[in-house]
Amino acid sequence: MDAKFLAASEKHPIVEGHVFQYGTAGFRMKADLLDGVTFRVGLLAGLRSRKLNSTIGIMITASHNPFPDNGVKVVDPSGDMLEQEWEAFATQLVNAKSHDDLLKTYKELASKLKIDLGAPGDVIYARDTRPSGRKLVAALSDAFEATDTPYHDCGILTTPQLHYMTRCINTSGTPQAYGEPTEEGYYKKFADAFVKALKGRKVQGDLIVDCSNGVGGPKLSQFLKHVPRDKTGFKVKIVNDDVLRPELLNQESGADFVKTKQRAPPSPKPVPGARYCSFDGDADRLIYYWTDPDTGFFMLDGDRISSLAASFIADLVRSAGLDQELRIGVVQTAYANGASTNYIEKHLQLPVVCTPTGVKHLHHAAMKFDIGCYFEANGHGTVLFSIDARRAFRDTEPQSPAQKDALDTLAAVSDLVNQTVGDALSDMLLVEVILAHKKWSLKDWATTYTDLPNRLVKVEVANKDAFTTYDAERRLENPPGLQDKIDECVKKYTNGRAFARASGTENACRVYAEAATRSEADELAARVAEYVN
Ligand code: NG1
Ligand code: ZN
Repeated sequence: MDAKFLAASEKHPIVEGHVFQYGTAGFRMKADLLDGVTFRVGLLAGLRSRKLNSTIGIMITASHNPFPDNGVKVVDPSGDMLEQEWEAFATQLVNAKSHDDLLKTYKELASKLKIDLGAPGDVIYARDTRPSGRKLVAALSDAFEATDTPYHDCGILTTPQLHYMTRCINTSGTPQAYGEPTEEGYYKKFADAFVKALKGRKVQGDLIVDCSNGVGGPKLSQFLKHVPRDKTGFKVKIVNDDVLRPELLNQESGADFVKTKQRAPPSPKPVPGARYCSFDGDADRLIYYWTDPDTGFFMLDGDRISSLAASFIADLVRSAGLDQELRIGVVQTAYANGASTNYIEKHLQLPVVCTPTGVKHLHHAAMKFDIGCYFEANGHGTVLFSIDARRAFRDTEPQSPAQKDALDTLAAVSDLVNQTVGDALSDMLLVEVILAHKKWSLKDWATTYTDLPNRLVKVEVANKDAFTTYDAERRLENPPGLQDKIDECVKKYTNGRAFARASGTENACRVYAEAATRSEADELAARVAEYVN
């Protein structure tokens, strides 16, 4: 095995002079640095699959990043992100100094973790539409061949589709079977749940979906072939779906563009009043918006999707008579608009938990509820339903037609929402179902609460690691004294809130501020940024 291992490793050398770290999005960087990194992630996935005797997934994508970037991340058997302890093992393998050192580290990990290298193992992988992905999946297959690890190439998929596949394979034949582990199975599952969750209602008006010129475009188009137009009324126009010119990926389009620029993509020219949404480059984030003929652009981000979903589901749970039995909660990060937190706690009367940035934190906090709704403000999120909740939807004996209706809708909604990870396609269907049930336009949805004006600024600092936080990243522990200065400053603003933290994905600090007025939010952000600088 050693000779085969070393020969394969030599084909995929690591670029020297870099320290690589498995971050919130796995390893993500310029694609030309990733060949050796990806080979080594393949080795890690093989080890993990042998350790757990399960199928592990690998996704090659750089999501909303520009086209020259790419990334690689590992998906655990349940379809969840890689367990945190293993992130360190990934970092260790990737930073091995030489091919021999890599082999040594690989064997040491296997022995430390008591992994039988003769155990079967199984890894599946997919990539988004970036051309650099082709070379990277070749690095993966070389890693599997070199270690005799069975593998399967799922081709081009969205990130949530790969998470779905991983879970389906691992739950197949068990009471928790998630679905058919094929792309076709994915479309059928969500199309079927969509029809059921609408319960005879029809979606009103057309929806224009901006796919960021990424993998979401062709996949959404495939999906729509499975949706009966007559039964659902669902009429979709897909835009920004050019995947043949890769340089267009995430250019002036997509969920990240809309959220960070707070405007609609310039192309195609926005039609006033029409209902829009945007996916990001790997279709795991979703943002809705419309351009009002009178007041201009209005965006409905992850906080809005979260509060809409939580409100709808909590009402159904009450109508189903399960509100004493099932605990519903909402999970946010510090970037959630304070008005959304206030609306969920005060108006919807639901508990809100705040976690550090990064989906894995939100996901794990959401799992502690029977129904846990989590979204980052940027539009990544989902709603998790526990086994108990799903059992209650199925087994509760309804005492009235209204109760039966609520139980059936809850069962369908729990199938409609991707249980593995945030999924733009599945979340979009959820939003469409809720709007159809409530007979709401985007404008009706927008009136539920008024966002506090806010500002997010990036501050380039000499050493971002000097900024350490506590209280779910809302307060600075270091540098000493800085938090006191921020507190003093925030006090001067009505409804003021501000925090600073080191970015996990960029070499910078981010400062977020909100306050009662636009000018106050801007001023507060600028002041805090000055302290940080
Ligand atoms: P960082 O760079 O740690 O702020 C960003 C996003 C996160 C998340 C990760 C990717 C903001 C403020 N931060 O994290 O929400 O999407 O990228 O995992 O949007
Ligand atoms: Zn993404």
